[in-house]
Amino acid sequence: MKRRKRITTSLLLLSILLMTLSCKNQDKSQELQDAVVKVDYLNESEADFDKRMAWWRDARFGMFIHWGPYAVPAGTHKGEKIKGIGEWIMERGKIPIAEYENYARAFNPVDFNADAWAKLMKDAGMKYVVITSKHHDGFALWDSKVSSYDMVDFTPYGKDILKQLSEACRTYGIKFGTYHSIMDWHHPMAQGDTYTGNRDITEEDKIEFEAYLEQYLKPQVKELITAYDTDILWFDGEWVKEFTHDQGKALYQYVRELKPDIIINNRVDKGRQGMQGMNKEDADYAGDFGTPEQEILEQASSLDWESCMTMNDTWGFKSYDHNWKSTSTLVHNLIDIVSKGGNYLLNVGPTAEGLIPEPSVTRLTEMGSWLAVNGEAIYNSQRFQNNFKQGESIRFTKTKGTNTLYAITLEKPESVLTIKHMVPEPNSSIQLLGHPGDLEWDYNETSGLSIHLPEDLLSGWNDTTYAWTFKITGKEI
Ligand code: FHN
Repeated sequence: MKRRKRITTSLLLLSILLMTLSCKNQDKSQELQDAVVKVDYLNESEADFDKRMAWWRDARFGMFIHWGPYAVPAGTHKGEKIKGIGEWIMERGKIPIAEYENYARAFNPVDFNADAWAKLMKDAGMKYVVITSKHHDGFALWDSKVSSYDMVDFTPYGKDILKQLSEACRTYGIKFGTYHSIMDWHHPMAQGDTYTGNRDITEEDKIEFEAYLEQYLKPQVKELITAYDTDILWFDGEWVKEFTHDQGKALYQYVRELKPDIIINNRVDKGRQGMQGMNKEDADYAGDFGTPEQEILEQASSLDWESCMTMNDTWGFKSYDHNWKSTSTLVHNLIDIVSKGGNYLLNVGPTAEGLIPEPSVTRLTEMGSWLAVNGEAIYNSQRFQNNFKQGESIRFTKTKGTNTLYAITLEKPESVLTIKHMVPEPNSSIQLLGHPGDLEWDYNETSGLSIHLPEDLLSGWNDTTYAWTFKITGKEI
């Protein structure tokens, strides 16, 4: 018995030893796990930042999509035209939540075709998309498990928009991003009971807002990343008083821990200087790029930035907004932005039926035709270090890391085009993109580079030319 007892004791000792070892191993793995999770994404190295931003910088041109229940009233509520941007009709029209929900119940985009939208992005030369997953009205365009105020549970359409669009974008090689509003006019712990502005916010509101962020906003953001592998998170509505700088930094860290290589705009935090879009410099604000809105930076910037703009005057669809910018203006905006080192996020506001308005489709297709010829001066480009422009009608870009320079004229040039700020390599050739053959040129230090344009070439400039790109090998000065 003894022996058995001895064996039992030994076994007991052995099992205690094994348990101790496994506990030590568990502690070790927890330590390792903690070590892995606790990457401080707010203090990322320059090299890691540049690596993560590389595709976005090369992309230069993306589609913004503002789409939701606000497309149903399309700017008119109870027979009254509501002033302002279409996606703000709930607030501008002082529509009570219960009444606005009826627009969500009527949202039935039976003509929505994700493949057609993704193909349009491709044909337009757009490399990424940012669609409103949830705008200020709080309505989710996907099948959220955190809320039933969403496309699947609350509308007759009953299908997940983001699932369809993210899959179509992958098919066409378009990076998929989502706009997500921090402000939420529907959720009672956010602005749900104060969005009409009929009272000042209280300390209680701020405490509730923190709970909304933790129990609602972050779980929904997690859904977007885990379900649709979002490449860009474009936050907005960060200006509300309940939202703090500390919460912004924590939100940035949270999102990066979910997907380390995701790209997040500066509206994740409180740094944005209004519509100018770049961060204030009074603190270290989170966010990977600045977001000028409806405007373009005056000067070039070494920081990452993206100008978001509408094609007419509204983000969300309004049936009577026909103030469309010309394709020439849109192409010139793109060229100006890229010459200053930025990206262009150009908006479409689809109808309640799920159609992108025809004037938007026409303009995007025409932009795509221009980019098909001139895109090498836009994509994978970087700005000149000293001069992004010459006068008001010439912009400069160059292919990243090379001596391939581009001078882009926004107006029909004269028979001799004089270019400053660059020295061509001796005996190199100069071309006009889209036109075969080399152009005659000469250079001297006094007058600079003179490119001679024959009349038969100049006579080809017409209303759909928009801009000419001259390709030069040399160095910028
Ligand atoms: O209030 C929003 C507005 O509806 C729209 O989404 C724009 C686009 O960036 N952002 C906010 C206004 O700055």
